[in-house]
Amino acid sequence: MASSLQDLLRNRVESAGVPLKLTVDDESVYAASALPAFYERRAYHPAWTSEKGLLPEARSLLNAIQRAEEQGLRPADYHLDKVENLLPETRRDFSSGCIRIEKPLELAEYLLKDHPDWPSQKIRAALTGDERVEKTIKLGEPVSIHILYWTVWIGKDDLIHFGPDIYDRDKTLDEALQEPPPGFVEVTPDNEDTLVSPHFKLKQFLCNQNGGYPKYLVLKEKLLLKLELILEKVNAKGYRCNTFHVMSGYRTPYYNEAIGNVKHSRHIYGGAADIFIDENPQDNMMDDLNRDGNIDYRDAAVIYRIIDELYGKEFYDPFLGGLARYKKTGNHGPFVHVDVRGRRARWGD
Ligand SMILES: [Ca+2]
Ligand SMILES: [Ca+2]
Repeated sequence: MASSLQDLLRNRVESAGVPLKLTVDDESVYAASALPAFYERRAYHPAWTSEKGLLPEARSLLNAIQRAEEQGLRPADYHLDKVENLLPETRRDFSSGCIRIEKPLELAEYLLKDHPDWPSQKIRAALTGDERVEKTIKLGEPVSIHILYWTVWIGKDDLIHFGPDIYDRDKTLDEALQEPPPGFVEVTPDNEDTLVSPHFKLKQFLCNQNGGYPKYLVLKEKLLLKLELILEKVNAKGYRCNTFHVMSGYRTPYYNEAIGNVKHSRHIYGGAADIFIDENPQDNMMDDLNRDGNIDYRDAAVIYRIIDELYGKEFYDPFLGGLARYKKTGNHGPFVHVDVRGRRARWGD
């Protein structure tokens, strides 16, 4: 009787777990994600907390959900994570010495699989029976436990989800990712014509900032490899050129800020180049690649498309990065931005 009731309940819960489809402003939304956003926008406070913290009724409800596993039910079916995230006082951290386990029975069975004196039934009885007692069992072999901490993840809905960074780990990680380069190349009139790859010279990547020699720059080898690769493909498509005009390669943080660019631009790390083809005529301006009599974004699009076709090919994986197409303005002609940030990114005109 008890088990058939459990099955019945479980079926009800699982069928109720399908998110209700809503339509807002002609756009389909799922209630499960729309409602929390609705509450958040209006800064609604959960009614089950007071200034003193969680109300006793809510505490006992949460306790019941957290222990639903003992009844053969899944806490996730009751949106335990979402509820806990709404309530700061229920968030766990290491200082409290408490980590909630999603499948305690399965974990206990797995850990005790080599202990014949602890068969599955005995474990379940010890955890869920009437005579529950806390026991310590020493494992024959130590087991490594990895505790992973996620503040961003891809959900089953294929959307990116952000969680609260309750241990303040993201800041350290972000800073580590933005570490300054280990050193600079000193550029003088004597060495600026040095080839840094078969078709590119040191001076092509110098910052456009005013000032005399010596100048300094940072250059990622991977960027040079990527530019050589693109150059080869562009030539193969019939756009003959010996090199690219690098309109902007390395930028000092000072210069980057002066032109109003984002703080952590890839240019500061020597991993980005704004390029165009300037062979015919060589006039510091993009050539009329599509031969329509105009120099405009359509000519940048020619280069953009050739680069775009490389994405998805296995050999191109190490060179994944940003790709953007820019229109001409009063200050510059049309150009294409490429970088080697390690993942695909797109923006621009
Ligand atoms: Ca030209
Ligand atoms: Ca054109």
